[in-house]
Amino acid sequence: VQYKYYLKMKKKVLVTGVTGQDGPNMVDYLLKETDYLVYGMTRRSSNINLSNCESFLNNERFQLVYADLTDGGSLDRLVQEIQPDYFINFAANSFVGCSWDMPEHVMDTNAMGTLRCLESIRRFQPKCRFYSAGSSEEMGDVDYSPQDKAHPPKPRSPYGVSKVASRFLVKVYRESYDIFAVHGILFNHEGIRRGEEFVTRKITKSVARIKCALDRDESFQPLQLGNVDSIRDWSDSEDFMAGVWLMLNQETPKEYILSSNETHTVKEFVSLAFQEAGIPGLWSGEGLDEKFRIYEENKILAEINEEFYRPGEVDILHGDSAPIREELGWSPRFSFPDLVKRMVNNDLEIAKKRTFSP
Ligand code: F7E
Repeated sequence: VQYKYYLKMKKKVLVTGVTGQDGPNMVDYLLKETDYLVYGMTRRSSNINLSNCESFLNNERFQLVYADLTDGGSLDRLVQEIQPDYFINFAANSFVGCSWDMPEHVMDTNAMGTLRCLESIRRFQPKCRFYSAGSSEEMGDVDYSPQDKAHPPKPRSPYGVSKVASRFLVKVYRESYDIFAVHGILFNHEGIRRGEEFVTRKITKSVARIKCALDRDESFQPLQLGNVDSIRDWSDSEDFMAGVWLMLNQETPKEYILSSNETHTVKEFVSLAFQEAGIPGLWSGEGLDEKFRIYEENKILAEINEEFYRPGEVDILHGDSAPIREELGWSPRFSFPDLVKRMVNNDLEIAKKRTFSP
């Protein structure tokens, strides 16, 4: 990469998963908060979707680079060429539901992928600081709430297992080779760049679709959901980026949990999202017959579809992020209602543009 002379001396950060949610949020954060050069890694494919990268693709301190977590040679090449000071690995197959359908792929990308990153760093850039994206899914079938760092790993999905494996690989490499490597445990984090298969974005997209149909007096398909009693600790992904950066810039590598410390059910998310769009509704019925209807009308907004149940469910995730708040001074800016509002309004804007464009 031929940078202008005044950029050549700067520190370099390699961020993987740059077309997803956390990758681009991290790039935005680094371009705003540091003067470092940022390399965003994605896989080569015939159809790359860069829609989440629009805010920085033309920034002179940003460079898009290609490699794959399932191809160690491609990571070696990138690490040798860039010689990064920081390596932030947000690339993963992160959809828990899909991990039962493609367990080998999930283990290869997420667990072996972490190992390949660590090996590249060990061999070619041992001074580089490494961040591994851990998950509250590692807690799984929880013993107690809220969950802290001492909670034992009890994963319930191949995805959860892949993240537990990554956690211990990071520990082993840190202790064996003195590499600065941390595996932060992040509870659910969402936002306007969230993929549509995750429940929050699925809900807000449907709210926008249904709102447009109601405004035009058209019929619509209700939103179809699986287990709406799941309890999650949801935050805004943008808030977590500062926490990840704090973890990477401590004197000695210590791992922390990032979470909002409060819980809500999927049902609550649905109610609030429709309410935000001006469509108040009510839940009624039980089990597979549970439905969310427009208040005082018989129009069904959301219903249960068994297809979206998982072979194994994590019933509750509730984080305790007190240590990073007290020790590193991290704190989130967005509340749960802020998050729902941002996501709904963003999808309403997108839906309106689609409706009115030729
Ligand atoms: O599901 C239930 C579903 O897919 C949340 C990932 O970022 O956070 C995320 O994992 C809950 C589950 O996220 C539908 O059964 C009901 O109980 O949005 P989700 P997740 O599985 O919690 C962790 C921390 C990660 O690390 C992961 O990478 O909602 N649910 N109905 C549904 N979920 C989906 N996706 N679709 C439904 O229709």
